[in-house]
Amino acid sequence: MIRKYVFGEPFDTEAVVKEIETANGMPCFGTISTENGFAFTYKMSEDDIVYGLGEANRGLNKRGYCYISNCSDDPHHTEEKRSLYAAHNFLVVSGKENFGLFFDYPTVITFDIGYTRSDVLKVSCDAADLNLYVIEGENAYDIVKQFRSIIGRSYIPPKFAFGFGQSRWGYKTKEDFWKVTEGYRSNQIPIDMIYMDIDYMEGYKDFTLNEENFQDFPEFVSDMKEQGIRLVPIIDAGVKVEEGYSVYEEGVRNNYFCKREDGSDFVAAVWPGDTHFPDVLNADARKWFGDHYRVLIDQGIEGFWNDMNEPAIFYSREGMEELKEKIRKIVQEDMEALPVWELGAAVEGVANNPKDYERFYHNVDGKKIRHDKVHNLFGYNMTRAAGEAFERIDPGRRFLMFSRSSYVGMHRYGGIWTGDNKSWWSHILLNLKMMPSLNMCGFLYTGADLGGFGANATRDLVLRWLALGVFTPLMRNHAAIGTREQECYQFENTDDFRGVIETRYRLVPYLYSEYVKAALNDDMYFKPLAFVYPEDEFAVRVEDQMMVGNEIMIAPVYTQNAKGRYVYLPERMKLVKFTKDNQYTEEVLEKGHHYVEIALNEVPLFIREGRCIPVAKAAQTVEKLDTENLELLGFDGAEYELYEDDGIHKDYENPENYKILKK
Ligand code: MIG
Repeated sequence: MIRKYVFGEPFDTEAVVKEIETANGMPCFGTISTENGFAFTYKMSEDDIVYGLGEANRGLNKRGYCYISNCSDDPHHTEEKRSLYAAHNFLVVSGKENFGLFFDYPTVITFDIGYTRSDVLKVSCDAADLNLYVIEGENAYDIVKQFRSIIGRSYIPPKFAFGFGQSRWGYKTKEDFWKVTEGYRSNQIPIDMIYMDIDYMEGYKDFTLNEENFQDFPEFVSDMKEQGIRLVPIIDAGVKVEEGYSVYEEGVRNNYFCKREDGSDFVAAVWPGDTHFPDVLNADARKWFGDHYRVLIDQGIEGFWNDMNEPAIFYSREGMEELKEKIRKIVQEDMEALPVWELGAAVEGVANNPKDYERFYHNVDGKKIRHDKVHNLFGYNMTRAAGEAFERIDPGRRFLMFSRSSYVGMHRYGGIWTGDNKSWWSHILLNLKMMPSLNMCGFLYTGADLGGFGANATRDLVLRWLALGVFTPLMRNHAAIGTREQECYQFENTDDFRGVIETRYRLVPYLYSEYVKAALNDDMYFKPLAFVYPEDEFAVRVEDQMMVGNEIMIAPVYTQNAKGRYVYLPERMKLVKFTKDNQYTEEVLEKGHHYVEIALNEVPLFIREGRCIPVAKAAQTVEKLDTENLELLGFDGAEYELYEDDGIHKDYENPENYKILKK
């Protein structure tokens, strides 16, 4: 049962695609005040669990902290952070009463979930202009599925996107890409994608290529494809200001860029230096920007990642003037004690300065809307621009597409990666906990930078993180420039890495099948144990084990030097540990608590009682997997419904795509 309550004059975010009649009166859960902006307040019972918020910090149970939806380019995901790159304003209260809340509001909104007072949930924002959806259901899982049914089908990538990908900020030339290819192929570590970070562009200009380094680009793309590797270029939000650059000139001529109050094009400095932001909230500008992806598609490219679309700003002219003024004053006043802290904060504060978001405007259906009023919709609409363009360019084909910033609704056009994490053990756990929350909000094609983006990785960390990444739809090793090289072949005993990544490929038939079924049924691919075993008092509180698809549970190792870990089994299960050379061991474990040994080069999973999963022999690419001869692992007599298609087109409803396999 879903009710929609309308307050004031909401901006149409297009997050919800299903028509829902507006209800009268007030929701039956909590109280609402519209006196000072908007506030929803609910008194939680002691044992209530609060799920949701998608890409957010901390735990699966969001209770006990304060989160703010305010899309931010912040590469330091420490425990105290309240905002990351996304705004996924969906919550489920599960306990004494069960209900879901979706606050469809396009800018900054605060979720105080038992932070100020441990028993009070308070959601508040500045303007009382929003749609609030209240969902009643039997339990949290049911509520999530209802929510998913009103926001539209989740994006389904091409099948190759279930392969492994390598990325690093700093690959510059064809040779760099050949080196990575060689590193993987010569060690026979499977790989399907290599990502092209900003250095492939000419002067960081979107939709251009560095001519010197990438002569005959289409030939390079096809040579790579012959090696079984797809190149996936990055696209940044800001368009470089430069006479003679066609994207810039077209945008200026047609008023497709965000403007200042006085009507001039707003200038933000990002990687290329001065840039303009395409007004992706404007339908014409969105179409225009999206159509540019064709430039790369025509050269053989089949996938993209969209970056810097919070949008990130290094500084604006106005901000820089204000900073200079501040510094000038400090220097002129010739203070005895230089206010270093203040100075440092002022300098840092020019980047992603909230004041800058008040300095530019969108043109939405002829209405001038100040950016800060709709801030959380930018990344969503940049990715939508691309997604809508793919529909025009090649409507039958699936493209790989994921974004850094997002809002609910974007899940229909692409996936997300969780941004600039660090090579920290705690971020493996954060990665794991975030996955089901993202699924609740519709984002199924997701993953973190495996091995960690910032800071220096170690061999064991990369291996353990990859062993989790085996199960995330997006499996990509990515690192920042200047950090220790962490491609799998950079470490000793590459056999171990081969074994872990081969395990991913062995599981692709299962993972892909579960993914597509989840997308088609508005279901989750990653589920908390609580959603499957709601009556089990231990299972409902577990946050470091997850259900992947409908047949298995995972329990990754996320501590350094551990030789294994404690695992809780809510029912009898078969533990399978995959090693290298298509080997595995099996053992049935009874319901209850177990200590499970897990070596650095092993990938464990737990098959539910009476279930089985299809497993292929390892191959170097997804395309090369032999999906005709699948082995079934699990319990005798079990059946599995396999979904399979050509991996490229959108023929999802074809009954021939479904096969029942019997063990
Ligand atoms: O300001 O393109 O999150 O994945 O490697 C940094 C360079 C810009 C941030 C992305 C990261 C990418 C990096 N980008």
